Parts: sequence; structure tokens; C-alpha cells
Amino acid sequence: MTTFVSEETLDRSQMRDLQWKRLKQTIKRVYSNVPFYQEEFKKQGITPDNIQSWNDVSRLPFTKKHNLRENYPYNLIATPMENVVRLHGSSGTSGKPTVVAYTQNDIDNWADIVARAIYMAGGRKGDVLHNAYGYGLFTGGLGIHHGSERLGCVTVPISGGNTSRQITLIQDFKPRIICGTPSYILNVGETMKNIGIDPASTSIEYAILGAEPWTEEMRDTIEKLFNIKAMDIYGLSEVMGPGVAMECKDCQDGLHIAEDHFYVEIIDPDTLMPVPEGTDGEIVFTSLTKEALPIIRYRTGDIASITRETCGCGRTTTKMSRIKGRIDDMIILRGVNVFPSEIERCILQMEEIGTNYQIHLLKKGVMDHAQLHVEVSEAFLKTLPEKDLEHQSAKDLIRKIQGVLKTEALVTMEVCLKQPQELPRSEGKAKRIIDNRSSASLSASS
Ligand code: DLL
Repeated sequence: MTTFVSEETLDRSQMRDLQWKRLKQTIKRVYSNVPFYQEEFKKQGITPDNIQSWNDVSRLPFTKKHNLRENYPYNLIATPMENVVRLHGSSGTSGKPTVVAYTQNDIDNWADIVARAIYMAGGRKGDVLHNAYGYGLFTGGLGIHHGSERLGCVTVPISGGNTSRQITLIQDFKPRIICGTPSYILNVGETMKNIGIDPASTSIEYAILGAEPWTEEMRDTIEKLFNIKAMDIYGLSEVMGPGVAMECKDCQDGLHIAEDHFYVEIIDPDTLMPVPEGTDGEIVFTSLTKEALPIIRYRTGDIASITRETCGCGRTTTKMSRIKGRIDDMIILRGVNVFPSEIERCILQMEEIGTNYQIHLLKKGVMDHAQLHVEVSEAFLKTLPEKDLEHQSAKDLIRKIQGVLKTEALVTMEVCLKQPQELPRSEGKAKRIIDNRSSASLSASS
């Protein structure tokens, strides 16, 4: 077994004891320093003294994204501003980002957690690490950066975009590890292929991919394209950033939660009650060591399940499944709930179409209507007379795709075929859903 820190192999009761000590400190910290939490505790009729055992944790208030927005920018900070050394945030639909703050201790802990994550994915001191996560307010770039330096990797802070330069540096610097969103790393690989470079011929051995939902089929596509192992990394700015959970390269079977820093619960998003181990639900995190922006029972909006079985790699930490999707991204089509990832799974099975896709949502009368936009593959295009996407074979392909969607994802969708390279390429988080339902883009008569 090759773990990086002893916290990864504590037995359950040791971990529970460590978490309990840290949870009590966190509760005291927010109650004494953050008016929002004082109010929320009052609404629940509790003070920190009422939290005596793990059963009492369900009495603690939940925190949601809108609470961060309403307290923009500094009202959830639990330490004097002179102790804050960094701000990050995530952009939201309302235009204002949610702001998160870090003390130097927070940054140090985060670097340790990410160093542990990179190690788990196969990274070692001295490895060149190509970091294609965006640098800026987004936590991906700097989060991976500090962890990579903490582990002792030769860190290349390339950030996202400028794909041809990425390819040159991959060839010149010979990284062993690449980090980025799955959609962007796939874009890099496909661009390599288009310019005659075989992605499987590079020095890359491991990829650390996350920040957006992706599927086992996408993993398989990327692993084959580059001839590498690809591991899933999860995190969110409100809780810290990348590294909250990380998949080990040994088993690639669920993500180890950094439980010495984050307490996890899985709840039914409707009843808010815990669901049994192994059942899908909304992930809720409570930070255990954060100083600047501790967070209590944060409802992530992400759907996954957990298991407490010891992993084949020997780590004993609770593991979460791959994220199935965000509650907000769930599409309801004629009463059937579907996540974009289920559509992705269908698309990646079919060699006549490419890996890039978008789901356009429209209103048709009062009904929601969904269009799947996918590119045909170059090979399929060549089989069409005059590359005509109106040709009967293209129409047959549409029917084939619809059949797969119907049997595997149980949805009926309109399918619009596109030319190869026609859809926009991701340079960070891919935008899979284009929601035009509020604009009258499809009239009732169409
Ligand atoms: O995306 C942090 C991050 C950076 C994670 C780099 C991994 C790698 P936010 O911008 O705040 O933070 O977005 C957080 O992204 O609630 C999930 O919905 C989604 N997400 C993050 N990682 C994964 C993943 C970063 N591995 C939101 N699988 C989260 C699926 C993910 N979704």
C-alpha cells in the first residue's frame, strides 16, 4: 500500500474522534464570529452546547449557495480580514460570484490535501505536471498549483486555452501528469490528432480530471486516446476547491473524501433526511478545519452515493461515487428525469458521431422540448454523397441515435446532426445545456 499521510488509513473510530474534535471547534468558530450562523442556530433553537453527539448534527442548519450570495462579499468570513490572504469564487447565473476566503492555514491545508490527491493519482516528487485548469478566481488552477508544488512536482502553470501552445509545451516539457477538465483534455487530444500528432505518443501517464460531470465512457475514450490512466477529482469553491475527494489510480473506483477536513452526509434533496449508504442523494459537506470561511452542512446540489468499505488501495476513507449530475442540470422530459451524463454515455458508444455534444432546451407550446446537437465523425461524413447531412443515411443515423437514447436513457429527443468541429470546443467547464425555454424560440405551431 502506498498512501501519503497516515490520516488516509485511520480506522473508523479514530477518524470519527478526529472529526468530532474538529467539528466542535468549527461550530464554536461560526457561532462566535458569523451573524448569519448565529441567526440560523437561533431559528433551529440551538447553541453549540446542544450539539453533544453525532445524532445532534442533524439539528444543525443547512447552508445553500444563495446564503453565500446574500452575504456577498464578506459577511460569512469568520476571522478578522487581516488574517485573510486569498479570495476565490465561482461565477453564478446572477452575475455576482460567490466569494470564498482563505487564511494562510487554509491555503496550507489545501496544498496538503491536493498534494495527497496528486500522489493518489500517481504523481511523485520530481514529476512534471501540466496544469491546464484555469487560473484566476476559479479554484482549479491555483488549487492544483499549490498542491503540485507541495508534493515537489515541476509545475507548469499553463492554465486553460491556447491549445496549440499547450501541445507544444506537452511535447517539449514532457509532463508525466496532466490536469484539466475532461472536456478540455479531450479537446487537446483531438486537436493533436487533427494536426497529425498521436496523443498516445506523449510522455503523459496520468490525468487528473474534474470540475464538471463526466462518465466512465468519457474516461475510456480519453484513456485510449492518450494511452494513460485518468482519475476523477472533485471539489467546489464553497467547500475549498479541487481535492475535496480524489480517485486512486490503484482502483479507479470512487473518490476518497479527505475526511479529516470534510464531514460528508448524503441526503434526499426533497425530505432532507439521510439516505442509506450506497443510495444516490445530494452531497452535503461540513468543513472541519477551515478558518476564514468555515461552512456548515453545505448543500452542494451534486448527486452521488457513498461507501465506507475499505478500498483495494488500502485507504479507509469514505468514498463517493462519480457525480451523476447536478440537481439543477436534471432535465425532465415528458415526466422522465435525465442527467446530461446519461446522454453522454449513449453518444460515446456510437462511432458514427463525435464526442462533443450540446442539449438545447426549448418550449414547444407549453411542453419542454429537447434537441441533441452532435457532430458526425469524419469517417461517417466521408460515406455521405457530397457530405450532405440531409442524405437518407444521415436520417437513418438520426433514427439510430434516437433509438439508443430511447432504450438506454428512456428519453425521446430531436437529434440535429452537425459537421465535425462545428460545435464550440471547451477550454474549461463544458456548457452542455443551452436553455432557451424562457425565450420564445419555438412557437406552438412549429
Ligand atoms: O470546479 C473545483 C474543481 C477544480 C474541482 C478543479 C475539480 C478540479 P467550482 O467552480 O466551485 O469548483 O464548481 C463546483 O463543479 O459542485 C460540481 O457540480 C462540479 N464538479 C467539480 N468536480 C467535479 C467532478 C470546482 N469531478 C462544481 N465531477 C461542483 C462532476 C464536478 N462534477
